[in-house]
Amino acid sequence: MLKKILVANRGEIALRIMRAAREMNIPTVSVYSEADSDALHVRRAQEAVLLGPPPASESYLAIDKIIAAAKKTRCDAVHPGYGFLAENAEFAQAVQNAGLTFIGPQPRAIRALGNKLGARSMMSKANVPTVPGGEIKSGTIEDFKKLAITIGYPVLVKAAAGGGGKGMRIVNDESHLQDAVEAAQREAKSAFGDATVYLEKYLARPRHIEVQVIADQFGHTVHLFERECSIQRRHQKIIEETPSTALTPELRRKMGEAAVAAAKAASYISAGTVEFLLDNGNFYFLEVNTRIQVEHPITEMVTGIDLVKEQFRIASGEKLSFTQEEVKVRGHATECRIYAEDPATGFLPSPGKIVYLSEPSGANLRIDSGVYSGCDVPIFYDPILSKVITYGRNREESTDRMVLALKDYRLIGIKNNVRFLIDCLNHPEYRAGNIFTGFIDQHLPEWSELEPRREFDVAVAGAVLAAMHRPAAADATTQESVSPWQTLGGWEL
Ligand code: MV4
Repeated sequence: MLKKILVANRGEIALRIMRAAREMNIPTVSVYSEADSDALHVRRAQEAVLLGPPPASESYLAIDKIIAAAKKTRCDAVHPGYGFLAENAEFAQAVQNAGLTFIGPQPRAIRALGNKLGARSMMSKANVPTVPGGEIKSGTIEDFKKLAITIGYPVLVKAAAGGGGKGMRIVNDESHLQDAVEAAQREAKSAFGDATVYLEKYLARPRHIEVQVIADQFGHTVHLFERECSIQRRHQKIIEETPSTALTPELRRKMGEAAVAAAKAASYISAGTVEFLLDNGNFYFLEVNTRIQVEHPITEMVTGIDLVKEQFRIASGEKLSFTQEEVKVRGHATECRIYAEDPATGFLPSPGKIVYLSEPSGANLRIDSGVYSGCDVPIFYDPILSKVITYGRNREESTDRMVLALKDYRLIGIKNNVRFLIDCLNHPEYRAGNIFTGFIDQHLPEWSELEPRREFDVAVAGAVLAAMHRPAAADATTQESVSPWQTLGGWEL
């Protein structure tokens, strides 16, 4: 087994990885930037190494500093988490070159799947369905036009080196094709250093459904069913659930098999996610995410499998601890991401001090959090604060439990999306399971007319804290007591 793991990340995912290690009696080392000296992943760490100044380029993205920290603290493995260096093949290679174990896929698989066009061809060879479309070898505009006619408009221009929605352009008719292709090429060149673009049939109202896969070094590759991730805005997911309401048992089996075929085609090792678009009962391969994902806990909730612990076992050369037949889904799980973002200003980041935080707890409820009362949320990184994950015997139970959990999520000092999440979960179309990737953009205008969101500023928060810290009354049960939350318009239950 691994002896000591450096966690090359911050926030909730760093804590989640550290917890898995603790459960397996593996010590961990945190790394941090000057903006994070009081962060939870540092406070909870047995050892922590300062990387440098706040900008990620000088800290969480500084490959040499991270490897030096691992060496200095005598780690034998590195877990990258998600974001930062998680899907950077050069980092994975540098970790291996330093004689350390990278807890994730092989650099070669990260590189191969990082090119979306290359991944697309690889998957269509492996008989994984892809969206009609493809590459234009010659690159002349006439060939783009021919292909677009074969595919049928509208088409989507995508960057080969892109992913996550960067550099995409919808084209509705031939008169706009040339401009779109040239603009996409320029954008791709400057963003990724590779101007290659390709065409796909544009699917207008798809669902985003992904399949969790995991593979060991001995060729055992299994899937852990799907996650429905359609509730997102600007490619940032905010609510995920499993199972998806859109899949029949037949579709679910086919997508699981396709995901395993995709992973095998890439000789994939470790945990990964195969993304699909579902449109009119047909599913199409999109891309493979070569990392542990933010939303992995919902899969853990319904399968009982700890994906991070399994990653440790695989990285240390052990066999998968379960077979495909042993993976059973029970019940329903939902995840909401709590972001320091202000829905009222178009979701601008809202860094600052968390003056007061009380996170919910209860049966069938999991909170993966990276914050605490009094902590600072720096402007330098992704504004995700924590994740609330609920479990229920069915979708309604899981969703209802989530709404209650969010009502109990008391966060003062910075703007956040908790109230917005409640509105989403209570939307009749969400309740009916009628969700697709444009759900938020389509329904947002309705929400702006709802009652104004109640915001607390720091001064009000101070008054709340003072009131909450008053000594308990001698006979609290008979006392006429009004909670400070009610006084200040806290959310009614
Ligand atoms: C598409 C698509 C429609 N048709 N491809 C966005 C992220 C990148 N991974 C691929 N994406 C899309 N590809 C075709 N042929 C729509 C999207 C898309 C999307 C996909 C998943 C989740 C959210 C999305 C939001 C907008 C567009």
